[in-house]
Amino acid sequence: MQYYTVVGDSYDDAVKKARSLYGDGIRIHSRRDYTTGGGLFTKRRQHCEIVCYLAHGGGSGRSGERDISEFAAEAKTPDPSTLTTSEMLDTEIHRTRTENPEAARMLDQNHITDPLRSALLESFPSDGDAAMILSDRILKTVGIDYGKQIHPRHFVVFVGPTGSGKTTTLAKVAYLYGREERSVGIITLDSYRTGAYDQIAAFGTALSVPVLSAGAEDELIRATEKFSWKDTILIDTMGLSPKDKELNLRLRGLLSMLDGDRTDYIMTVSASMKEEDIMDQYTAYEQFSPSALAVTKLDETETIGNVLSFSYKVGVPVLFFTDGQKVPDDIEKASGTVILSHMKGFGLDMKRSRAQLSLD
Ligand SMILES: Nc1nc2c(ncn2[C@@H]2O[C@H](COP(=O)(O)OP(=O)(O)O)[C@@H](O)[C@H]2O)c(=O)[nH]1
Ligand SMILES: [Mg+2]
Repeated sequence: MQYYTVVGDSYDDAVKKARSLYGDGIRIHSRRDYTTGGGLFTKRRQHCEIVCYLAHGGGSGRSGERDISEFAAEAKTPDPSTLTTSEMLDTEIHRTRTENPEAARMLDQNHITDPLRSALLESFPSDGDAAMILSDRILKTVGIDYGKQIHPRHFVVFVGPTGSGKTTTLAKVAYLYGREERSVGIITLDSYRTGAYDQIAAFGTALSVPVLSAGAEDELIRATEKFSWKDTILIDTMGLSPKDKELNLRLRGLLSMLDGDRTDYIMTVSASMKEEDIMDQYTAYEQFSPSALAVTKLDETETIGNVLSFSYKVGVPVLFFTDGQKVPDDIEKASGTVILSHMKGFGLDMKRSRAQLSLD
């Protein structure tokens, strides 16, 4: 059964979103309420995450005539405090968690958390090779943006916290796209910090990709006009600053100049961080609606379960993985093989698969 995760500001909001995305036939599998923010960047925010699935025979239509509250009441997961012990034992999550201890152990070893964990363990066969079955499920469940690996939009903007690897990854991506016969230009909006322009300009020179700098709206318009014949324009940004509100406004103002229909935002997240910290950072960058993730610093961590769990939770697929500081070599397009090769216990030799991948 296919599961979908939807996050809203409240339970009703999440159900409404799920209903408009997947139609009337959705049923709620589980619900989780949590808060984010309250850190340097953001106010504390309430979220409600629901995991839902399509009821048999339903789900083809979009929102029908029924009132949302009626639908929500019908779909609501029972309050656990009202269930008897035997009913509790019969819940899907409980059954799947106890069904295959080997599969559960492998997921825990890789720091895979709910709702991805539950989705992967759901109705797990009690016999058979747990690693093989899990591999297959991971490949089917984890979101990979294959389309954008080959056909990026005209503007590809890299956002993410300072130090997460935006500039380095952008340079590597410029090389990847350039290698596929696309003509690529780079515009950096990070023209304030000392050395920021020099860093990207040096990458541009080494890769033979032209780099322009734009610190104000008119400069950005001129730069995009100059590159209008390019297939893809990669845009480097500064990280949002917890202290400098003016800088954040300026970044938002600059980015609002780009044609939204021709722009994708890619968020860089470091795989060496805890999932909760990645989620906190994401809250600050959610305003840009990132369509995909570039996961950096795989070389600094043993497993990528934290990032996969996060990606599934927020519904943003993975696009690229980077595993070192070398430009342009240390980057891979996200794929099932690359994902499994960076997880413990799945029997894929990282170095071998890396070498094979670099042959293509
Ligand atoms: N180990 C490792 N370091 C990386 C990786 N990607 C970037 N870095 C390093 O992280 C630091 C910050 O990268 P940078 O691209 O300047 O981050 P930005 O501030 O987001 O633009 C630099 O020293 C990079 O060399 C990676 O995949 N692995
Ligand atoms: Mg940078």
